[in-house]
Amino acid sequence: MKFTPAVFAAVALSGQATAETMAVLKQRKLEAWSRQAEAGVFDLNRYAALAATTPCVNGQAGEYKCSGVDLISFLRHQDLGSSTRRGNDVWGWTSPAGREFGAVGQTDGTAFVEILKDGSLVYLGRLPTQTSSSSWRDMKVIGDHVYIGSEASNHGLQIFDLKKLLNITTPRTFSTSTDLTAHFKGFGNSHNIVAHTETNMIYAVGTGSGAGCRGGLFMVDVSNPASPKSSGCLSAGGYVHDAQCVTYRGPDSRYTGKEICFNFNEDTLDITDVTSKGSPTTISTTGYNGSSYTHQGWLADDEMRFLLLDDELDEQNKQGPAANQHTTTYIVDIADLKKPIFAGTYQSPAISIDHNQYVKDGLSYQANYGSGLRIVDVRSLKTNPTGRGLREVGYFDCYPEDDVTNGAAEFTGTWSNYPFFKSGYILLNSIERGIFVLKYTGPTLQGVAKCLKPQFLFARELTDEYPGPPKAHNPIPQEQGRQRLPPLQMQ
Ligand SMILES: [Ca+2]
Ligand SMILES: [Ca+2]
Ligand SMILES: [Ca+2]
Repeated sequence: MKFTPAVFAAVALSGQATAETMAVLKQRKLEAWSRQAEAGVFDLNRYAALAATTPCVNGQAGEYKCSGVDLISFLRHQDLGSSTRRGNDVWGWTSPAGREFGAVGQTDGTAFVEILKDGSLVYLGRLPTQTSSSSWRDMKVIGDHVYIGSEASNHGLQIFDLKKLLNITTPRTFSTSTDLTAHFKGFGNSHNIVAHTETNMIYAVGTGSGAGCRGGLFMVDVSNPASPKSSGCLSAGGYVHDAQCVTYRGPDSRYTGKEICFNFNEDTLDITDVTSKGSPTTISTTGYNGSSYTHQGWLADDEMRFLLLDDELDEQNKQGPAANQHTTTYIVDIADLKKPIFAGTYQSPAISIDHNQYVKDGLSYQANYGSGLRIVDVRSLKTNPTGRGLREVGYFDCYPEDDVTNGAAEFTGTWSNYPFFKSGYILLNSIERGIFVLKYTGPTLQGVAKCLKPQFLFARELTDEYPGPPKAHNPIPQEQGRQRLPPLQMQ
């Protein structure tokens, strides 16, 4: 980011001058993980294999605290062929026949698993890192191919045909030369890979200086996965940490049908129009109170009216609304793409840093480091944009080590999750342990509305069957809560 007049104006307006740089953030994490390694958390056989599916009963699934989320299956990083045994990002693929697979990021490569109908996991093999190991690896799927980048020097973009997984009988280590559909070398290291499936575009972000894009949106057209083509760059906003790109169908009719990217730019939310790859433009650059490291976010609704944003250092730095270190989600009203409004925040009952969140059917699935998977009902935004109607409807805490203090603002626990499988199985990748298959068992808009009359749902939402956070930091009086419930739509 930084150094554009618009950004200086935004910084001046919001009064935020506290954002850290990527170098500071990376250093802080590397030091934390180095301490963890010395303490033995990545050691061979440090964690036990899971013997059987473990439902969440009375707030506990085995050693893990939980609510409304069952532990279905689990494989350790060592069971996934990793010699470093350290996880990072994760994504999923559904085959043309409906089988479900996971691409599990590790510092030394990407492990592939299949999630069977009963939720059990089968390890199929792995694609090693293209060059060296790195703490940062990121993968996204378009069609039947996975696109993998890493902060490892000269890594480039691995393009791998996931159909290779369909007939595997014994785990296989794939070749980084002969098993790739293509290896794109237009950039070396990258921090995140953003995929826009509708336009067959990959946007690599946080690329190194050799890529010549200042870490901004490095555009790769993958219409033909075997022949990826560099098609443009948006560098005006500087370093982009992560982004979501969509074909815009929201309320700001000036941009209907345009390809819009929401860029999380270290200290601002940048909304950009990348319809023209040769001349992409920045629509707005917006800072906010508490900005410490603007990290990631996701659209909150299919109408594209609201966006959820997470800041990775506000809890640790005790900035703005996150001063109490409870995980803080920023709610942005993006009805006007030129003037986004930071409308409010939601705070988790747990203390932790947030990392990656994805929204599916009105629920935000947040991978919040030491407090694990947190599922937040965000449907009330339609009637109350301040976020005061948001509430946690389920969680699975994959990092028990910090539970005694109700969590800690540290870089331990989970890195990311993938909630988009039709089966409802959720993949949660833990930095220390391995890959979890989880199942949310609480009510969903679809699930509840299908079988209940609206007035009964209304009652049910305020009962113990549909609890709010046990220690809500956004307590809403029940009467207000009633008024703020979104209108029901029977399926
Ligand atoms: Ca990532
Ligand atoms: Ca945060
Ligand atoms: Ca925990």
